[in-house]
Amino acid sequence: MWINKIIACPALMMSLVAGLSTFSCSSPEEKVKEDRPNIIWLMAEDISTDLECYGTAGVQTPNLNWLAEHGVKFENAYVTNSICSPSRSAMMVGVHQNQTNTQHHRSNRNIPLDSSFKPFTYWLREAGYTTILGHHGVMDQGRKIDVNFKHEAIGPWDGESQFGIFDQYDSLQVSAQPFFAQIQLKATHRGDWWDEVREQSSDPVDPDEVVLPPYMADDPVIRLDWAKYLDQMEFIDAEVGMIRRELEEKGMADNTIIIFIGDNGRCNIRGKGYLFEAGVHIPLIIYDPRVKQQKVNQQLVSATDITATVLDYAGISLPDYLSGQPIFREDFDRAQVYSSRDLWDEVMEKSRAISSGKWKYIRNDKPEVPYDAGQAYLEFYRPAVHIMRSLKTEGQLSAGQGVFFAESKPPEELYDLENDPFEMNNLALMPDYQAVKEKMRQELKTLETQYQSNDTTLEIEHPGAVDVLAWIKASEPEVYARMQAGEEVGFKKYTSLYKAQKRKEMK
Ligand SMILES: [Ca+2]
Repeated sequence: MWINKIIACPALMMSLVAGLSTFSCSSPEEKVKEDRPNIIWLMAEDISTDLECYGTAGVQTPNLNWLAEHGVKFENAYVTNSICSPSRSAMMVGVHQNQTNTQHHRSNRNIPLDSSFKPFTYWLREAGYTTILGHHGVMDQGRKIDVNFKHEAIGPWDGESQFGIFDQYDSLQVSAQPFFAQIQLKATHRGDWWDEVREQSSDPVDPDEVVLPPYMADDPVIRLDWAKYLDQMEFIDAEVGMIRRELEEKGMADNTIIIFIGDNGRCNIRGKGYLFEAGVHIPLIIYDPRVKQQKVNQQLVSATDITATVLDYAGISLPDYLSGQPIFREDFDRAQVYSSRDLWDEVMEKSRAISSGKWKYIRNDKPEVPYDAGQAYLEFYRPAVHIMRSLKTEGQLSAGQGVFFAESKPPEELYDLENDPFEMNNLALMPDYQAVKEKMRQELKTLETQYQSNDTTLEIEHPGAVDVLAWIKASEPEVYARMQAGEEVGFKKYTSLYKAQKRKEMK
């Protein structure tokens, strides 16, 4: 039933072997607890709805297809920020990140969360759940947390002197039931492993088969980059299959809910870092083996609703502060999703978006910061940006493709998502749409006020990529020229070389 393409991954095999030897008997007390479901939250890095079950061409994701066919596939799920840490902060608390002052990427890591909020795992533990982070069989053990408040991975939480978010690492033990596990699927995040994953695939994605969105230029380098991204999708699909097989072998498949979600959109033009659909519209599949589902759900869902849904599955009464709602309750009622973009590395931003499903309105409070802001880290990881900058100079981009490379952003954007899903036509200045715009503008203001924190503390980590890029430009001009030609020269490699150079100079 669970099919894998042959992808070299020794850890997958090891976990299978380990999985066969861990049956155990339960005590009567444990039997009572086991009537509640286990819950696994699979968090895939940096993906838009680019899966076979969402109709994406050129990619095969049989295990996720199976989950979607037997569970609920959500067509309209959105994150609250298009970058990892603010989005994850919102999901970890179940509250929009702007309300908890956790909206700036890699900030406030030494500041405790306001005492009126708690990570949702606190409530799961209170209710007798074992909370688990990561899995021994996935790439790098899947242990990322990445939230913008003081925290530790493992240990107790009181929010004052103890900041542990999970009980333990890695293994889904029968004796730990009921358990909640959050497992990060990292491969789809940009990284130095993308080429290796592609090389080891028995059937790599064919660049000629991929279908690029109209805001991307159709160029061989961009097609190959897109194919590599889809190779990573196939890799995480195999990891999903491995986890599901482990549940079957341990006799837990019938009592374990699986939630699959992306933490933010794909790392490419208009994706991660932006409030366009590619940045905030994510895949969401929920499979509950206890009920017959087989549904496609069209409701608007915010990522904070997933947090509320997990607590609801565990039978926990919901804390009042949640901004999310349990999705499967009859009174679930979400008319809008609200997303925001604030600081990312050296680029301070302030954009806000509201979507009703039909209409999407974006307000850019810093229009002077262009979409293509030249952010150092992204210079290493977005070949399409380099290629399309050159094409723009040569006059080879269409008007829609050129929008991303304009010198500034419009202060307001309005899109008709039903008729323009790729957001190619900004209607904000069109006379016929002023009434819609005004309505959305006011609704956005209401949500902005509702999700506003009183705390404006900001402590930032210096982004190392800024130094590495400056060094390459000054000392390694031919490497920079290769980057400009769309080559991924290796961020990790050049960070190491830069650090070695600094150490030499210090001596
Ligand atoms: Ca991410």
